[in-house]
Amino acid sequence: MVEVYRRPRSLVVPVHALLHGSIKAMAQLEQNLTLWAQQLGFVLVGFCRIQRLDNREDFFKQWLAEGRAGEMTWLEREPERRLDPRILDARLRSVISLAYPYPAPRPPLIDWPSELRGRIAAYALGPDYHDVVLRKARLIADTLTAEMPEAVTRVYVDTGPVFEREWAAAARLGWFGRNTNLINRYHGSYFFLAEILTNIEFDAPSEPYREHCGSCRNCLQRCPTKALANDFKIEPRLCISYLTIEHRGPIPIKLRPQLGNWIFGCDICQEVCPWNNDATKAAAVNPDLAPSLAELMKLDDHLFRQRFGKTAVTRTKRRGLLRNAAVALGNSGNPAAIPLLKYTLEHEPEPLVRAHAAWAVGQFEGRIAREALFWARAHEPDPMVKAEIEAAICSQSAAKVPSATPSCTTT
Ligand code: B12
Ligand code: SF4
Ligand code: SF4
Repeated sequence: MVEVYRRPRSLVVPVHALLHGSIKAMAQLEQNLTLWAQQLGFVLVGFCRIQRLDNREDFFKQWLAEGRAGEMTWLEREPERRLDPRILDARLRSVISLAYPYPAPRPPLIDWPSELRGRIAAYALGPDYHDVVLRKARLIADTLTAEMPEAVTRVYVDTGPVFEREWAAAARLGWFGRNTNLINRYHGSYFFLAEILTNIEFDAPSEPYREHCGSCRNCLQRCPTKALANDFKIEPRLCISYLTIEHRGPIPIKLRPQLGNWIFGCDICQEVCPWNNDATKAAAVNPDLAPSLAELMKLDDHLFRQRFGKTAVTRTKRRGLLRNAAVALGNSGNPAAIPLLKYTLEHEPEPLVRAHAAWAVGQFEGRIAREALFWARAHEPDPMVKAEIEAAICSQSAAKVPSATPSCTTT
């Protein structure tokens, strides 16, 4: 079904008033755009002036120098433009910042290891937000250009070198939380950000949004990989969201146990945030947040596209998702995972997935697990997977059957 949005007539501001540029007309335009945005489903709308983000320059350059972008090399491109969007277009003057909500995660109350279920971050369910939110934000930009033909607009939803949370904070949509998400007192943080950069000069808020984290440290304490620091900063290379989505190669072995059953993104630092409590209470239980790992391990390319093709999950591709699912199976401690992993070792075409399946089998004791690894060692053609199999056999034997593998002298 194609949704059709019709801009209500009442939102139209008299063009002559705008061309006149009167304060009243600008206030009216802001109000009208806000109403239109609300009708399109945005819950927060704010306006701010573009200024170079001088206060972030040192931090960001140091961040890049430390390699914190990891495999997100696109973050290294055009750092100057990130700090000042006017480098792209000198006419730009203001940002219209928008927040579009998604349902808070409410997974079914299950014992995931016994049911072998993964977890998907709430933002990734449903149609890909890059498309949905971008389309709606463009409708607002179109309204602006319809009313003011001289208006220049550039629309972004996580689609360009823009520090989206910075502009949202400047437009008073919320504050940078200790979990580094933008949080609003009434809407929590379960929303996407979008922005329209324009040459129209909107008024900036007189005061910044006050920080409301106070003495709370829930997110720092509950982050499984200790990716969050106490100063409103994150080490992305430790973040499960990065590891399960953006990181394309093998997941560092020492971090795998911390992933638990997260197979795409992570919501923990938002789930434990008190500002999201109301949204969580209001959300309906959604079984799609906890998909069956057995089903995922059986997805071929075609089935993967069929199930996730229109969602944000495509970003990690089939091989990334199955890599993550294999890790979750290894973390389950449930021996029912072994036959699934054994099948993967024998039949999976992607070396990356076989490698993680080998690690996962290595998390289990017993004859069946050991035999699966020995079989794989004898048949595996890929050197990277072979190394994982060896490591898995060694970790098993070091912990449980010291005599099984005399070659494990290095463990
Ligand atoms: C790269 C990226 C990631 C990376 C890195 C995260 C990060 N915090 O940078 C990874 C893959 C880990 C990630 C994960 C997630 N992301 Co993300 N991500 C982005 C992206 C594309 C760029 C962010 C960026 O520029 N990072 C660069 C570095 C330098 O940013 P930073 O480390 O946070 O540093 C900032 C602060 O530290 C601040 N700062 C520096 N010093 C100080 C000092 C003080 C006192 C303060 C307050 C701030 C501050 O300045 C820096 C620049 O703004 C944005 C979209 C966009 N274009 O903005 C979405 C975005 C931030 N992500 C989003 C989401 C939804 C998520 C996840 C929740 C998804 C999930 N469920 O798995 C997680 C949350 C993880 C987390 N705790 O942050 C949303 C956030 C919406 C919101 N309400 O804030 C965005 C805005 C996308 C969107 N359009 O909606 N993401
Ligand atoms: S998304 Fe998960 S891993 Fe990343 S900072 Fe938040 S709690 Fe930590
Ligand atoms: S959990 Fe607490 S410290 Fe973390 S972002 Fe939310 S309010 Fe701030």
